[in-house]
Amino acid sequence: MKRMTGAQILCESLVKEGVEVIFGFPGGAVLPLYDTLPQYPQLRHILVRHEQGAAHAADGYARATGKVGVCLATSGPGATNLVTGIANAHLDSVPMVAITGQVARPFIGKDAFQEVDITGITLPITKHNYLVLDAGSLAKVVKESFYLARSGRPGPVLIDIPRDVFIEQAEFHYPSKVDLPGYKPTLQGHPAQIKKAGKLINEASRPLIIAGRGVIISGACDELKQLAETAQIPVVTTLLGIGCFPETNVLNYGMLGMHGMAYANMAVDAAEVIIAIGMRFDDRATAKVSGFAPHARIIHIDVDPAEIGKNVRVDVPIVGDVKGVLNVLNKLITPAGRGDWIQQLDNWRKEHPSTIIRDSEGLLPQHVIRKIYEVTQGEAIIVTGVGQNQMWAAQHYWYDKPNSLISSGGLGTMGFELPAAMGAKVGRPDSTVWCVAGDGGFQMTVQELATIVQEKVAVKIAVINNGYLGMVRQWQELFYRKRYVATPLTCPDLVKLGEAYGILGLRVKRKEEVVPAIEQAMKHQGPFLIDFVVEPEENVYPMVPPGASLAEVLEEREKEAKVLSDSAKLPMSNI
Ligand SMILES: Cc1ncc(C[n+]2csc(CCOP(=O)(O)OP(=O)(O)O)c2C)c(N)n1
Ligand SMILES: [Mg+2]
Repeated sequence: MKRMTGAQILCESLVKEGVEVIFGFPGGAVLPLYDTLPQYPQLRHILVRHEQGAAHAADGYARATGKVGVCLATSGPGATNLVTGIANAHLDSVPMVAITGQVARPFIGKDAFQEVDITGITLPITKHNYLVLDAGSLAKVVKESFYLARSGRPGPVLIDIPRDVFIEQAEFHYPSKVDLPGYKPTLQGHPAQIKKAGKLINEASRPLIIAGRGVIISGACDELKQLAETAQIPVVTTLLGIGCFPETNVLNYGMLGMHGMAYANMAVDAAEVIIAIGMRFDDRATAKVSGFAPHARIIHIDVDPAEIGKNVRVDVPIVGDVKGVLNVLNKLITPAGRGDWIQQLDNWRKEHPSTIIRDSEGLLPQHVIRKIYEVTQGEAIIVTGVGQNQMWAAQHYWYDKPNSLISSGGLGTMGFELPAAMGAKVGRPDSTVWCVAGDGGFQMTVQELATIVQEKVAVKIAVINNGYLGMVRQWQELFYRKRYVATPLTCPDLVKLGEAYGILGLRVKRKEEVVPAIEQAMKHQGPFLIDFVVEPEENVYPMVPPGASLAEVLEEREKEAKVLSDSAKLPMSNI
């Protein structure tokens, strides 16, 4: 066996795991590791401009590729700067390994320079974390970390490594298997439960599938399609489930939830059996839980037993990997027509067309998204910010492939868009990647433009510039009597800003300029930035007001008056 330094053992182990890219930022505690990195040219290190960018880039990379994303930071402030990105990955079940330097072992617990207890801080937002106290255990820890990050319900794992462990010598042996007796995810669903589910589905005249990101993670898109098409079951998806079932398929009725399609929410309200697959009944998807799917028996398939019954009552729980469970379930399903039910949904879709863009002289944000869809022919990967831009990107682009919409769902992290888009483009260099940013969110992580230029990442950026923290302004308009406190915001001249970074850019203020600008961005070889100056007070519809149930969906501006007059009655706790 070969003796190596801890830093070499770490690099060797990363190579064994197939890691190709590390998003990182150096500092004292990780200097021995950085000094070793040039010995491993297989590991491309991308120097971000802020560690939050490293975590989001690793996240975007992981979602776009299905591989584990890796980020690296020094101790203390480097490690704490990763925290938002780790929490983001945790809530959206994204496989990630975050490596942090720690002060040398003799200094731990002494409030040493740049010491924080990062394993303590990240305990609730990681799937697992490690403080490595000897170089001899590093290989095993890396092996376990990657296994934990990608298996079962994926998530982030943090490895904290003291500075002197990087320097310490030990023998390198990479384990071929993990031995984690306390961690055995249940992958196979219980056959009796699956049988019960099959019977319920076969007997139902109004079944509905709600599909989430678990379908994508499990690689079960084909199995889902088979279930939906064989039994003619309409499909609605969560925000993160978008793309798991082609949005251009006739059985796809769009996203449900707070800003979901009105007809998707109506379908949930009327359904007799709900088959919830790889989703976790997030409150933005269910709206008021007591009013959720009042007529339905609920079948819930998820790999994480902690999700069963957490938010919503479940009649048939099935714990297991979605792909395997659907494979078994599909054998029990009898082909059916369900013409009346499908007709009913089609009628609702006609009567409540949720993606019609109203006529307007001004430049509407929805129009921008729609044109990006048309010019990219639905083939791009769209990475969004959080807020109105995110909802318009979800509503007005149609996603036919898994992982073609990358968005911060659970944590709702503004500033995710730019670094995550960078990570996605690094992972999928042959795909077109559009970052749809809010003017607020863009300014939170704008420094990554420098990384994009230095690393030649040809991401296309559309800033939806409404001059507001738009989603918060919308809530103030509807629920706080139009008092726009702390939501109007200025922005530097984005075209000049791009130029300062070395990125070509355009400003678009009029409708007819939209398509030529998008086409120019697509033709340009490198990164490109478009500042879309849109109608400042455009709102996102449909909208289920907070505290209301899915059936109480508002479809357009005329209904606002009603919300305003009712707003005193709304529970404000979740606003
Ligand atoms: C880091 C962070 N801080 C605060 C919020 C609360 N928040 C949600 S949406 C939003 C407005 C976002 O503004 P912008 O990025 O301009 O997007 P828009 O809604 O205008 O499209 C805010 C402040 C958040 N989601 N994330
Ligand atoms: Mg905005």
